Amino acid sequence: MIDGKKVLFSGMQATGSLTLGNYMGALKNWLTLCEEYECFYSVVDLHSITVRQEPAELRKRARNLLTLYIAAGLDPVKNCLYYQSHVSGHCELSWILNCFTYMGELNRMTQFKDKAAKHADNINAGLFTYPVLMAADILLYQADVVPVGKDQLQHLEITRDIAQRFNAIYGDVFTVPEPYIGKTGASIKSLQAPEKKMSKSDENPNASIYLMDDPDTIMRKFKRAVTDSEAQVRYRPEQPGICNLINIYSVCTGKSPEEVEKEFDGRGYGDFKTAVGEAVVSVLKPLQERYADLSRNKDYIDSVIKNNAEKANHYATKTLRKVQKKVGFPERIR
Ligand code: ATP
Ligand code: LTN
Repeated sequence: MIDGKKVLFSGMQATGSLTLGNYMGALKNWLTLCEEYECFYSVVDLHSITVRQEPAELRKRARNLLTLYIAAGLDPVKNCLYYQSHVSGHCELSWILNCFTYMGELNRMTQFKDKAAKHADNINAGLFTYPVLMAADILLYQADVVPVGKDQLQHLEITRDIAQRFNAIYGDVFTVPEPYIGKTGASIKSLQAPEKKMSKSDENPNASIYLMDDPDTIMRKFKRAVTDSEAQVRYRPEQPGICNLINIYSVCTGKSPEEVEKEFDGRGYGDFKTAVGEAVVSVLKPLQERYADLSRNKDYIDSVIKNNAEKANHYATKTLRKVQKKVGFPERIR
């Protein structure tokens, strides 16, 4: 608890440009959570280097992501928006937790298996212990809830196991976190292969709408979106491409899928795709404008980075000192 509020932690990697999926499935849902929770949203740059990165590019992307958090509407006074690498407690706690995590547990992580297959030339120890660093992120702030997508639930489960194991030995040190399942956690699918999720690391640029795509690009990508030969705008599993477009349109307009079906009853896919494209453009335009304004305001972004890193450090250090004492490290002499 911080000031009587439960704590929420989440993070995003600064690898690739954010997509409409990241926005609709995560960012957009984060905006109102600060009313109920004390929120920490990290740009998890330590996690990013488990895969080889170009340094200048990583630095740029990390800053862009932090700017985008604010442009999307996260108020940096009410939410702690910071770089993971600016709070050394993440690494320090991660080391300790490594000693409370079993190889067998980490071996079962499906993301490790996937990433190891994808980066066969660089299966480094960091990739293997990635979930322990993620556990440290969460436990460092004594988070009660963690909004994550389905793909991260296994990592949250191991976080809970590590916390419970530690607590069983040393007493109640860590809050055991729960996944936070958002109300509108729409899973947005690839525009080219609607059985897969839209992903920022997709190799086909037509599969994803990036938050910074210009209106022409957005309209073109929707025109090319894979559909079917049913020629009916219906919300049913046999039409995954159309279902996905209905979901996107619903989130943009606030209309229910049934209302969307009615609105496009008897109309062709061309009309529908145009409407979806226009709805997305009108959602992204203000976000892009705010992003452009913020990017020009270097001093403001710098002050957010500095102040929020200090705030995060304050809470992180509190937990870290407690943990260090519990495991038996000598007290610091002041
Ligand atoms: P990568 O391609 O690098 O794995 P990603 O686009 O899948 O990235 P993540 O960084 O894994 O995105 O996820 C960031 C957040 O966005 C998570 O909370 C995740 O659940 C959410 N998210 C990612 N893709 C989608 C999607 N297609 N629909 C809804 N939510 C999504
Ligand atoms: N692994 C997550 C990003 C992430 C995270 C976290 C999410 C790192 N640390 C802590 C929630 C809580 C991802 O790839 N989406």
